[in-house]
Amino acid sequence: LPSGIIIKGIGGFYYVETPQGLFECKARGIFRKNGMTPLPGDRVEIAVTDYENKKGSITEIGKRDSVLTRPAVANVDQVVIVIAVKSPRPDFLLLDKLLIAALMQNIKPIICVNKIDLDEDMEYKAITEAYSKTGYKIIPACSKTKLGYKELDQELTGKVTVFAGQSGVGKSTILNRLMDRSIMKTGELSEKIDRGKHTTRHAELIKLEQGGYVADTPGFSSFELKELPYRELECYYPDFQDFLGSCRFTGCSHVTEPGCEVRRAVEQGYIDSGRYNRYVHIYGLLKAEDENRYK
Ligand SMILES: Nc1nc2c(ncn2[C@@H]2O[C@H](COP(=O)(O)OP(=O)(O)OP(=O)(O)O)[C@@H](O)[C@H]2O)c(=O)[nH]1
Ligand SMILES: [Mg+2]
Ligand SMILES: [Zn+2]
Repeated sequence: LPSGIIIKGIGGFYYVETPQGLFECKARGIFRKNGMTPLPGDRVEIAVTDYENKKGSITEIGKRDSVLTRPAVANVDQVVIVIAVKSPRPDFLLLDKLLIAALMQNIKPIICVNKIDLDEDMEYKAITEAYSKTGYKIIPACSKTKLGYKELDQELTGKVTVFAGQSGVGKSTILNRLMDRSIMKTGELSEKIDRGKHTTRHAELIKLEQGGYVADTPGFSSFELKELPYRELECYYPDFQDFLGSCRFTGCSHVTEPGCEVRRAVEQGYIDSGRYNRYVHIYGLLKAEDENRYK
């Protein structure tokens, strides 16, 4: 039984990349009964039903390390969250929500600050200052000068990476440029998958020559964090960690309580105030949602 990785699912067929080539597979009914739908990124075993035409059926889905829901991709190692210095104006609330969502799934976030050629207002400097304490890698990029492309290339090698972020920040532009140079163009792949029918609603993993896969996603206009208890929100702020646990009250929300060390760190400039203000905002959203649930 060959094993491989699902790179795309469309119309009930799953395209499985194996060392013996790309197979068009159906999923056995058993998965539907289990309520388990195969996803791009799933590591699977297949039974070949037709070697000549490279057809088979998926017999086994491997245990998932992570599941991203928008887009639906399994076993994502990292997400490159792209933000532009301007046009569109950076949506830091969306950025912070995407960072939290990535951490919740154990996916490594990388921040890419794009359109550096438009950076007249030192936005890149402001972003690196605000996010330096998070420890996340921040890569400046520009499609005009190819700034950052080499570093992105290196970061993607051998990993399954999803590009995410607001609409218009330049995700597809970056991926197209990276593909020019390094993404395998297998005739086999483009024959099997009719590109004309490609829709961005279905995530597709694209194989990199140097090893690894990337997926583009359509831009987000809004994004809701799901299933995050508001009391756990603080865990997803690496830049808060040094100050947690020293507040006067145990279970401090860091919103209103006196003697809050997180707020003190904000006042003293150890935590970025924008990051903190958005924390308060997200905390409020999650708490209201929680209260609605039990009404
Ligand atoms: N000035 C400048 N423009 C850029 C840069 N990168 C991309 N753009 C432009 O930004 C616009 C949007 O780029 P896309 O790559 O389509 O953005 P996207 O993030 O894929 O957008 P969605 O698919 O809607 O989510 C295009 O007109 C690009 O030419 C850059 O580094 N500098
Ligand atoms: Mg795009
Ligand atoms: Zn506190």
